[in-house]
Amino acid sequence: FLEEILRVKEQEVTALPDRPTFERNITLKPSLRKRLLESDHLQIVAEFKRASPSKGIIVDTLLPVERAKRYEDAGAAAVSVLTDQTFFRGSLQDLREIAESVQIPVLRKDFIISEKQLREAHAAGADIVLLIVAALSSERLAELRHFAAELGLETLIEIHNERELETALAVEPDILGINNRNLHTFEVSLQTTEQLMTQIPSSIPVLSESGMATPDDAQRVAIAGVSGLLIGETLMRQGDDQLPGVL
Ligand code: IGP
Repeated sequence: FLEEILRVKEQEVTALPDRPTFERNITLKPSLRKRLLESDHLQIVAEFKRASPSKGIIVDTLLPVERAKRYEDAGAAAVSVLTDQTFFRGSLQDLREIAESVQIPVLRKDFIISEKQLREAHAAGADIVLLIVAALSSERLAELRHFAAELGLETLIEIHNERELETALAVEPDILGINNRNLHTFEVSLQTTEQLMTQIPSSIPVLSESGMATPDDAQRVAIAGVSGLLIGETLMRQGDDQLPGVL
């Protein structure tokens, strides 16, 4: 499936202008990396996710700004915004609106393969960008990681296995993300986090991503030593008044 997404993304990126047609109108937010390193309790990155290829529509009634503010009020360390339109029904517009209305840092979650998307993420108000090791050659990963840094964007570098961990470590990620979901098969296992955590130096902040549904799940990856969790579907399915209890 990842191949299919990347094929479509390649076409979308070709159509993008070299420079975004709009300018960033907000300042950068505080560093998520710093918050993850300094806090002594588990941090939550809360995701705005309308749909996914594995689950179909998750919720289509939530307004991005309202929801992001709820996440912030409930104590989230950052908001992740899925901006892919074709497979996740997100948009850059969601990100722009959210970035203007919260004080916590905002992550652009997309399949980033080009500098054009990084410029666009910066202009739209993102503070952090996702780079997926499985989607890039190690050369492209290094180039994009450095270009992101030039723009002042933090990088969340996503891995799923030991080989990808090696590649990620070579580019000195600001934050490492262990995706419990295999992007080829959609299979989810928290063992991915447990196994990889044993090989990651404690100086690097780690987020465990995907498949977090219960406090027990959170406990499990917390014991493995992660600094935070990235949660999408479970939070999107919660009512506004349930959120503070969950986060
Ligand atoms: C959130 P979940 O299972 O809590 O909804 O997962 C997040 O980890 C997931 O959306 C994600 C993702 C990605 C989406 C992780 N890596 C890469 C798109 C691309």
